[in-house]
Amino acid sequence: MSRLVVVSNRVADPRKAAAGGLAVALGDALNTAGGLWFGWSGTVIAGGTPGEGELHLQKAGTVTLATVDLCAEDHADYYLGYSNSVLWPVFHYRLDLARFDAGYFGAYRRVNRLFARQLLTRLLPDDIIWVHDYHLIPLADELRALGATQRIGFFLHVPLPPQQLLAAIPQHEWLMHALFAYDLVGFQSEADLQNFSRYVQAEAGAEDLGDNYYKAFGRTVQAGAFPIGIDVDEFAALTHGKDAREMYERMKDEYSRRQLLLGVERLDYSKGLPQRLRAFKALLKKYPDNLRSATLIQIASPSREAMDTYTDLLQELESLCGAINGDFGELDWMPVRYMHRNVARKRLPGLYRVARVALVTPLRDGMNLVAKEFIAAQDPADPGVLMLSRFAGAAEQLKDALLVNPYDTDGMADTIQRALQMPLQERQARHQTLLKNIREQDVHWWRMTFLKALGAAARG
Ligand code: ADQ
Repeated sequence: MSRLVVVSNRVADPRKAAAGGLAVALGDALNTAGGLWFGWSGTVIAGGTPGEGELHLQKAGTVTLATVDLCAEDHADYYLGYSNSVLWPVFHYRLDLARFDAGYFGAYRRVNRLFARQLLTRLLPDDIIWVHDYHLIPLADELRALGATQRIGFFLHVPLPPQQLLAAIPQHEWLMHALFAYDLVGFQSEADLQNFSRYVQAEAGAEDLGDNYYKAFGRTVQAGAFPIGIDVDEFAALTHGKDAREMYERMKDEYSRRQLLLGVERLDYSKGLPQRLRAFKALLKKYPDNLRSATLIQIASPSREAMDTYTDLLQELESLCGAINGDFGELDWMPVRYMHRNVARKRLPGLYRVARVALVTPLRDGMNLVAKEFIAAQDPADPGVLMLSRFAGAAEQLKDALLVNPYDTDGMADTIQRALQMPLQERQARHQTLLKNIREQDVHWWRMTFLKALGAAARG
């Protein structure tokens, strides 16, 4: 059997529960298969040489973690720069937030070359290589240039925007060309897959060979939609664990007279936080029966704090929360509880379970695992309601959620009201279907379907 090699920007010890959808899902995948996980160590070396970085090896159970340090310049220009100031905003349809700084692209190529060089020394001829996310689009191309002949698959965790938006990236042709060095390219949703198909045919003159095979630049690649899931059983078990139960009991007690609404995510402009707060404010104005009752708990974990767009967002949120609490709050009722921090993974299900409504309303999201975790944590006899943005990849699967347009403040307020008033029977019926959806396509299904397709992809 071939060994699995996973490559992603960040690497986590799969035995430790880490925050971040990617770390959680890949940890599960490698724990089962054993293998090598390669990526950046998380260490930034002040004054190091660009394009150079030491390789560290560490055993974590059955998995070998192989990581490379980055020098400060590469961290600034590859990670904060090209990856998170060009690709992240454009892939989330936010051209207005993109910064096409001339130095970024060189660093992106340089670090991908460094990763390829270091990874090559650890590869075995029969390895199956699975590369993850927008930081590493050109990795297979760099590996091929060094002579690697292994099967290599790529999975994009974030959305792929339509052709016109993608073409706003000065190096768009180069990036899409690089995807043809893979044997299989996976996306989260059918919408992303369609965007890929349209782009390669319109911009690169690709030939559609059928069965999602495309030929361009003298190479053939297969593409597909592989919506990522969660480990439903593991999450259900966490829900019944001591920490989650304690969290549930404490919150239930504390908020016994309130209706809880919950938002949980990384603090990121793609997640639609200001829009959500405005909708909550509109709810309190339009439906005063919620005064002294509806309470929004918003947890936003710190993310990419070295970037201005993120500190600006933090300030905007703090001021919105302050204004809502100032305008509507009473001595014994705070409408919004906002926390800028992580919640331990073991406790998170308790919070999900106590919420009457989850507000998962990103402006754009590859998939969104919080939506799936919320479903898994509910009590089927008395489940909460999932409100989900139609612009999250998860909306393609979770049609029984209340789907909303996060930009439509009034519409969102109406839907929150509907969720708060939803009769038990409807809540149960919706939850039952949603639970079936996330069970059928869970994280194991995702991993196996992708790896099976990669193993079967015709090469050339
Ligand atoms: P993210 O943008 O990080 O992931 P998401 O899919 O929601 O978004 O995963 C977040 C994970 O982090 C969840 O497991 C959640 O429980 C955890 N988390 C978030 N905020 C937390 C907090 N404050 N405290 C504790 N835990 C928290 C990217 C893409 C998504 C895609 C995933 C996986 O942006 O669209 O679904 O990768 O492919």
